Amino acid sequence: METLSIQPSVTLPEFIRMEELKHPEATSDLTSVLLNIALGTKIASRGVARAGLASMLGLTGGTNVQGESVQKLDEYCDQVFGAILGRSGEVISMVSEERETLFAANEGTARSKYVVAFDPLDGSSNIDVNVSIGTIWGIYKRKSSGAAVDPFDTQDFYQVGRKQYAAGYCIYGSSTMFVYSTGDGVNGFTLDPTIGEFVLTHPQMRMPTEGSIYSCNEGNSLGWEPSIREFINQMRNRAYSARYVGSLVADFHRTLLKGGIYLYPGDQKNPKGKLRLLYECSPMAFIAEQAGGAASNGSAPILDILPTGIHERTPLYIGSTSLIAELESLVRG
Ligand code: P6P
Repeated sequence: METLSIQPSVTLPEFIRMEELKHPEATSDLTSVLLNIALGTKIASRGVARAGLASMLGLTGGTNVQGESVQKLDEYCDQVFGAILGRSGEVISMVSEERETLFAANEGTARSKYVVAFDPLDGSSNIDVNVSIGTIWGIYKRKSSGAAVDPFDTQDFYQVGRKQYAAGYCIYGSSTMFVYSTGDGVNGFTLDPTIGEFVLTHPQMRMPTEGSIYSCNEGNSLGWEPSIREFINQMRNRAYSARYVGSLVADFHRTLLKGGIYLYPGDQKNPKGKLRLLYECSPMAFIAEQAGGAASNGSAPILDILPTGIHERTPLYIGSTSLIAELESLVRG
């Protein structure tokens, strides 16, 4: 029988506010953006859960800037986060995987301090087969400033990932979780549908420094560099477990909790691989490093890469520090 707890778990809004109070200089602007992302997550979570009932599965018939077929839920989640972040008043412009160019926030003003890059629904190929998918986001302080507000200043997004003020993801799986960091560790929250609020369930998450799970699409291995193929052979020789969901959010969330390594290498066809730096790799790298893990492009930390394009791709190796170090050593030769 469920008992009514007197001391309910800390909710996400309370936690965000408590974190803000640690910074006397804080103005609540970042808090406002985080709360809007959390609201967007709850709406997206409901959309994902009801997709099959509301004829929201399948394709729109369009293709996005990546040349990928757009799923109905991709478009829905893109609209949800674009609208909700757009009305926060604290965001001046956004980048979305689903949109070719950056776009202005409806309520952005000269006072708006932040820009947000997001993948509204990561793992689209898994939507119709009911496998975990998610949303990934990163928040930067805009570099442009002053009264002359030019919301279309792409330079605001050309910052290394280490300059993110906050980054995180949510995973729409057996439960909906919200995992984020503002640079003071990583905390995970689980949506309690009975109160419609995220509650703290995974305080101060730490990634194991070792791991025996490797995660990659081995169907692409013929195009990989020999050093990457050798690394995977070593994983096999140690009888490590292979796990690959095909949703970065799900594969990374498992790596964060259990350790191991996720790899999306470049290949002969796509030397920079498939994953996008700004709204997939940098936010995940921020979480990984904040939790004691690592993220590399094979030779340098993901968080030190300066984007030169809003949809720029990068190879991604992310996970336990020991395995990332091993991989980089093999790549160096
Ligand atoms: P592949 C999903 O489309 C995604 O961007 C990531 O979430 C996922 O890790 C990767 O692509 C899967 O790519 O080529 O293995 O299907």
